[in-house]
Amino acid sequence: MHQPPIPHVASADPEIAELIEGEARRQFEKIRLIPSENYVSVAVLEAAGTVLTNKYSEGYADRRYYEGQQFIDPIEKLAVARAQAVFGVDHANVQPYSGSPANLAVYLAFLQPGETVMGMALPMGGHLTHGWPVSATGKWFRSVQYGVRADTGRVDLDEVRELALRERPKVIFCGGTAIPRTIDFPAFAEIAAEAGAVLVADIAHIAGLIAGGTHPSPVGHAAVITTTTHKTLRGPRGAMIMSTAEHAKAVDKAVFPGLQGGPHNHTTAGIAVALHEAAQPEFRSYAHQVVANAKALAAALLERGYSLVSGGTDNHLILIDLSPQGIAGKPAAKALDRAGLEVNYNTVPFDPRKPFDPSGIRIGTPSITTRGLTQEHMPRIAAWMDEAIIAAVKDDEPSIDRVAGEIRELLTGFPMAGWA
Ligand code: DSN
Repeated sequence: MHQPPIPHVASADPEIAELIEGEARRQFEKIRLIPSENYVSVAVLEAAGTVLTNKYSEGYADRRYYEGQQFIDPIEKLAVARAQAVFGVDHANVQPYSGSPANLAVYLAFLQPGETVMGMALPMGGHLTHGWPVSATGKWFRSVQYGVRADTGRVDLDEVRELALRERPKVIFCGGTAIPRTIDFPAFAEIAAEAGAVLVADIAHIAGLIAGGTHPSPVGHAAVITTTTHKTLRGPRGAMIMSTAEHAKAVDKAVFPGLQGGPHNHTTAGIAVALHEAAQPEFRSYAHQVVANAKALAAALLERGYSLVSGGTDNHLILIDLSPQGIAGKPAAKALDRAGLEVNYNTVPFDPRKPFDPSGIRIGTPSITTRGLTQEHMPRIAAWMDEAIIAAVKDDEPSIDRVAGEIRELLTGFPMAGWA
């Protein structure tokens, strides 16, 4: 049953209640390997599901356009103070609705339409909002994109420097969505300084690892830091923009009134709770276990002959090129899902296939680590993945069903916040 129980939804709208229950059970019964997902605590769930959703609060604490902020202001101030403490930043804005609006606010703060932005190309591991052509950020701004080296699968910092000095972007984004290696913030900072650009570190994927001390921090290197709050950071779906004191005003003005209306106060409370959790010693252990699990899973996959972009991982994420297995990412992801292993299909650098039918899959360990799985379970997960992929190639549905059954059985021993 979903936790906390949802009897009022069940009586007012049984159709939706049934779907929520179904999703909770699905999350309980699957090995969830999508690297941008997690399981939030019941405390975060509760905070995000409160009467705070009833309240409008346009503006910032002590400077609102609506009355009745006696409780909202302290909640937002706490969220801000906790973000400042956890990440060691001068300034934090906790109002962006999610990662894409947070990044769009950065454009509004630092660029005029048509000016140049530089970011990592989406198929190389970047994000749509780092200037990819189909995104508003690639349509309304002049975008130059860097990638990774074909031989190493790692960011080519020489290419980044050369591009930056030639194209003189006003903003350089580092970070992305499919980067299995440590981001070299000092090197990016040096390049940005040489090019006269503002360096923006998008740490959405690795925020929890930074908070937990298992990835270097961009603070002191990037003047602006954007992040979602629901990935490794294990909060509700939302985002933050952090910055040096110098850029605080520009960031705040861009979020409100530049881009958004009222902040989602229920989400702000959830973010505050998640940041409180991230400040506890147990969160450091969690972050270390996420990376240890990813390294163990990568090693087990390599042993089984899988081709990992960059040859492995430094963080929570593994990008697999399935070409040697003779199956594309999409059919593999669908078969893995039927087998109880939830992943997403993904382009790999220099992918000869199309983004909607690419060569790879992307996996990660934030969720399974929250469930309590450790290094000792990773060889078994790699074996199940391998069995399901081989079964998909052979059209062997009974083997896929068998794996799903074995996974359901294993997971009964690992409780999930949100299900009991
Ligand atoms: N959707 C996020 C991810 O899965 O990485 C990026 O926006």
